[in-house]
Amino acid sequence: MARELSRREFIKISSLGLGALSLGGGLWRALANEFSASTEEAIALTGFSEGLLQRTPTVCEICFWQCAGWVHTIDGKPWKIIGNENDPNSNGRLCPRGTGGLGAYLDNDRLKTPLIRTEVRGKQTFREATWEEALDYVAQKMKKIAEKHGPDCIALFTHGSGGVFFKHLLRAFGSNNIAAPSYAQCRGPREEAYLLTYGEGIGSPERTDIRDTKCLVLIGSHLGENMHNGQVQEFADAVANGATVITVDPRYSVAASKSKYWLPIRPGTDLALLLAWIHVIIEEELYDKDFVQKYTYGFDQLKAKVKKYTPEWAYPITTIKPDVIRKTAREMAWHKPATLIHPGRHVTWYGDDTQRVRAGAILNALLGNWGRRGGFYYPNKAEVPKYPYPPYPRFKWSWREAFADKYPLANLALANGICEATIPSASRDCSFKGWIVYGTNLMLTLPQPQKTIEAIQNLELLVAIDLMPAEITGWADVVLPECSYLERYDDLRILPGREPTIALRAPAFEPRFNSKPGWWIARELGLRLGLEKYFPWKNIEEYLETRLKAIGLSLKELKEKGVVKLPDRHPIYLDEGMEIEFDTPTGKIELYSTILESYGFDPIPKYTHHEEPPEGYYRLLYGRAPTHTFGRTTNNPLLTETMDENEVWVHTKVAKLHGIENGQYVVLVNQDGVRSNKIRAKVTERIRHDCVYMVHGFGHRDKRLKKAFLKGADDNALITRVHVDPIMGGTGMRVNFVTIEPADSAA
Ligand SMILES: Nc1nc2c(c(=O)[nH]1)N[C@H]1C(S)=C(S)[C@@H](COP(=O)(O)OP(=O)(O)OC[C@H]3O[C@@H](n4cnc5c(=O)[nH]c(N)nc54)[C@H](O)[C@@H]3O)O[C@H]1N2
Ligand SMILES: Nc1nc2c(c(=O)[nH]1)N[C@H]1C(S)=C(S)[C@@H](COP(=O)(O)OP(=O)(O)OC[C@H]3O[C@@H](n4cnc5c(=O)[nH]c(N)nc54)[C@H](O)[C@@H]3O)O[C@H]1N2
Ligand code: SF4
Ligand SMILES: [Mo]
Repeated sequence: MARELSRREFIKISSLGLGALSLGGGLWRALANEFSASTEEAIALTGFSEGLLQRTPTVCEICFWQCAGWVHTIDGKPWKIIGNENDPNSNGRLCPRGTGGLGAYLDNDRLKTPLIRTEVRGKQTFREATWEEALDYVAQKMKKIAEKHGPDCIALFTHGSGGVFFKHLLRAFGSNNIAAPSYAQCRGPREEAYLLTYGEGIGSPERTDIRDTKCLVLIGSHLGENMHNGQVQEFADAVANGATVITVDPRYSVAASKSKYWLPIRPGTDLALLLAWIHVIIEEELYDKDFVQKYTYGFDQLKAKVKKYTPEWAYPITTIKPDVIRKTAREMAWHKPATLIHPGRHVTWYGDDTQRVRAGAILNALLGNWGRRGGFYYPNKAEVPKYPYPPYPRFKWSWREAFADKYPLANLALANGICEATIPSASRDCSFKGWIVYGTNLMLTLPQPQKTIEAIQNLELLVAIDLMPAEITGWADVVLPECSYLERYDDLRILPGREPTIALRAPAFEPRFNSKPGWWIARELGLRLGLEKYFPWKNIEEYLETRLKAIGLSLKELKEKGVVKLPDRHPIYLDEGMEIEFDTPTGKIELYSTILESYGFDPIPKYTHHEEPPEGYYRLLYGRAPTHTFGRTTNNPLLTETMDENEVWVHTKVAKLHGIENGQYVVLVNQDGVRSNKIRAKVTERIRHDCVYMVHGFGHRDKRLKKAFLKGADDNALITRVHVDPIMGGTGMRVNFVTIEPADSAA
């Protein structure tokens, strides 16, 4: 019988940990303002009259674009981080967040030492622990769970580069239940839609040839606020070169302001617009006939299916006028094949996301842009053998078995699925008993936080490995402080791109406080779990050297260069000799998906209507701000200075109706009565009247995050319902409605 569990309380503790290392306010301020100082200026700023100037290669971890750069130090003290000129992701320039990456290192609110949950006089609290104690505790609990339920009943949630070592640890231990919120809460539907259509996904960085495009169509993708570095640089180049930009967004985004056409669509109706565009392109015979004939399957079925989806049909649904739909379709066709319907990135919106993205994929195929300049290129990627580990044990149980007949086309584990399968059910043999959470703040990241808390209450072990006292750490049994990316090595960065490259992150500083690198934590746990044979390397240098040696490189060379380019493996365009095959059942681009058909899904996307907000309520939309990454930077001492709280965009008429003034604090209340923290209203004509918009990642509720605590509101707290994509299990999150109340001045 399962042990009776004491229910976990979220622990908010304001002053835990050892004395903070003082770096002096003056230096901080100087760093915030003077990233581009010269050596002389830097010496003046830092007060070092002379000193040893050093540079160390790094890979930025402030978001997941993974720009390579250089950390400059003077006498071992931080000075600045800049981009690496040879890096295709940054082209020598970091984005504002990456430049502020020093703040991740400098933040005095960081986790300082391992913590173990304990009870003192009936009240839950954390006690500080040594690494020995904390690691022994975790290993013992993991062994106990494995004995009782099997190793598969421990799951890993992971996001970020150190995660590779924990994935390895978990697989060596016997569990392949590994999920990342960057799949079912982000780009999962996109990858599956392109895989179904072209037999290949999009990947990251995206294989989009924005640099050379003549016509860029952005459906929600808010480039410029979404600050993925190389992509934004290419977007700026395309705009400077006179490319036509068509932006579909209910809000006048930064991208909309750079566009020839802004289509302020009714939220949730993009599929109708896409189908109407396909209709026009086919009816007016504007598609790339040679390409369609040579490479695609199912054109006739598509043509028959979209006959009814006229611009006149789409108008009352989308509120986009028929002549605008026709004009924009013709403009796209005019520039083909250098027209690009951006595939999007965070695409988990309404639950029919795979189908919506597939409609864009079909439109791209009609424009003949796959493998063509200004469309999608064929990425190169460095081939580096994996470390020669022994094979993993056989996995016995997978999250998938908890969802018989559901989400058949999910190619990766669903974070929401593992969460759900942690809540005991009569129909399952095993529900999850242990979670290891590396670098993902599930409380802000997984929708339906009420479910996450319920799942956590059923766990026997929750370990959080984090840099900051993020909300998830407040629910953990054991908290393990990882050092920041500037204080550690990680695995090699090997990403797809126009050219194959390898980049290295090396430590520029010693770890502050009592924090440790992820690779060390994973290895120490491995040794305690009897998995020595899976951790034959003594330290990460040895691991990296082995991998690099296999392709004739060395750690020394990588440390000197930061980024190494390898010879191209193949041309990136069809016209330049790239030979292509489509890994689909028909060997063609499937306008008509034979796989979807075989699973009983619509083989050609069909418009489905989404519920509209009731009177007095507005659809809750969310997105990105240029100087923050989710909740991971909102306490960064350098980046909070650029923006320290979020605002809610409200249309002028709506504000009037609710008696709200610009700049006033309001509270959002969702359809289930959940109330947000107070947030300032931005009253504007730049958003439709049927929705409101806020930046994700604010409204932290852990007091230990001193700068971010209760600053702004958390969108995730209001996402109490989702529409799950039946094809791959992604959580459509823009299906919540909120009303607006003035904030009680006492609140
Ligand atoms: N600065 C910064 N940049 C980032 C990140 C960050 O945290 N900070 N995160 C990165 C990550 S992981 C991701 S996945 C990407 C996400 O970035 P994108 O994929 O570009 O984001 P979207 O999901 O498109 O959502 C934002 C836009 O969609 C619009 N929108 C909302 N509802 C609808 C709708 O129904 N139809 C249409 N057409 N538009 C709608 C919103 O108004 C907003 O402008 O950003 C990346 N870049
Ligand atoms: N409501 C809502 N939910 C969303 C989104 C949204 O816009 N709104 N966006 C979705 C998208 S697109 C994505 S990709 C996901 C992203 O979701 P996550 O990757 O979970 O993003 P964060 O919430 O920033 O969590 C990152 C955590 O990593 C920690 N961290 C930072 N650096 C390090 C480090 O070096 N080591 C370790 N161990 N930890 C570190 C931070 O302190 C933080 O707790 O969220 C998805 N969920
Ligand atoms: S885009 Fe910015 S935050 Fe992201 S990795 Fe590059 S520099 Fe860092
Ligand atoms: Mo994402």
